[in-house]
Amino acid sequence: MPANLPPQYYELEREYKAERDPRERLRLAQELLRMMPKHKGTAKLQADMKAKISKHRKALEGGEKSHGARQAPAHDHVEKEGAGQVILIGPPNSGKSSLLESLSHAKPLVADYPYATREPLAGMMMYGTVQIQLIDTPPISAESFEGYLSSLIRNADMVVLVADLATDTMENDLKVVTELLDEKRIILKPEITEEPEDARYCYKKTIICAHKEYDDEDGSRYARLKENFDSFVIAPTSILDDDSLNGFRKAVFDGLQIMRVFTKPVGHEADFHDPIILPIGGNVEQAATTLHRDFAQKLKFAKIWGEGKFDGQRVQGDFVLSDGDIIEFHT
Ligand SMILES: Nc1nc2c(ncn2[C@@H]2O[C@H](COP(=O)(O)OP(=O)(O)O)[C@@H](O)[C@H]2O)c(=O)[nH]1
Ligand SMILES: [Mg+2]
Repeated sequence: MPANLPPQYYELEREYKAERDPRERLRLAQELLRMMPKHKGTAKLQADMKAKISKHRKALEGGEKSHGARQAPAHDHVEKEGAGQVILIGPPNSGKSSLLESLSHAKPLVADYPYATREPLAGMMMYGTVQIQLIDTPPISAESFEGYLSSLIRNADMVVLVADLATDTMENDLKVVTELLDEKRIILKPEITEEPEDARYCYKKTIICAHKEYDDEDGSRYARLKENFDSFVIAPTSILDDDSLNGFRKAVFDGLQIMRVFTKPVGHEADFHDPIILPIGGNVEQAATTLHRDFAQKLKFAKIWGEGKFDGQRVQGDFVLSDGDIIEFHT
């Protein structure tokens, strides 16, 4: 029985065969299996692909050390921590490592020569009391694209594309980045309003960082950046300007589309140190669930303080919260 595979299958299969990064190979194998029409004619192919997937997975987990097989590099995945994972990407020397250094306690290598950063490094950036994880990465250019970057970007909650306003090649350098990502089927988007039609693609929410803003004396590079990345949020930054860095923190927090809700134990003051983080539009029930899985079921009502509410307004589980609200749970 003929397999009748679609042309995209063969295209993807070629990529799979050429791919060397273990995590990316696993992902491509899973996509190939998904694309395979499920009928008798593909039964053997399906079984083979399932075996391959299982082998890739084992190799990644380090469970199987086949002869001479290279271990998966540890830096193709960064465990998520904090309220969101944000990946800094961009051309060589644009200032990604400097940004991480200025915004967290991490100690990346900052250098005045390109390609100083060889592997990803994570650090925690504070926005008020909210912790946001930033990942510094090796540069993307025509000469260099680390295979594991695709997995890292796909896995992140948001991308910050760092533009270097100190260089005349800024426009072209960024074009190279977006084109290389396109080839990997990663499309940077100002907003995610729809899922990609083709499951092999990944749309990633992105904001642009207009870095080294003071080196753009007449503002012309900034203007071009705005033109090229129309409708993206652009945060101008310089490591020499704390206000700009605070603006960056806010732009990242806003971009993540999350909000803070402060809890208040009955008869006590609100706790402003450790907010509950919810997606924008989250309700009282979701807030209760983040504290404990069963807590939402026990909830009789909650009292809310915040903008546009009566102080201590009594609400039920479906009540939609806003950033900065204070909530008192009653069980
Ligand atoms: N003028 C200026 N230079 C910066 C700024 N941020 C970083 N740099 C310089 O840009 C160069 C590259 O920085 P680095 O963080 O290593 O870039 P990366 O390759 O993108 O990680 C270094 O010489 C930094 O000192 C900034 O805000 N203004
Ligand atoms: Mg660097």
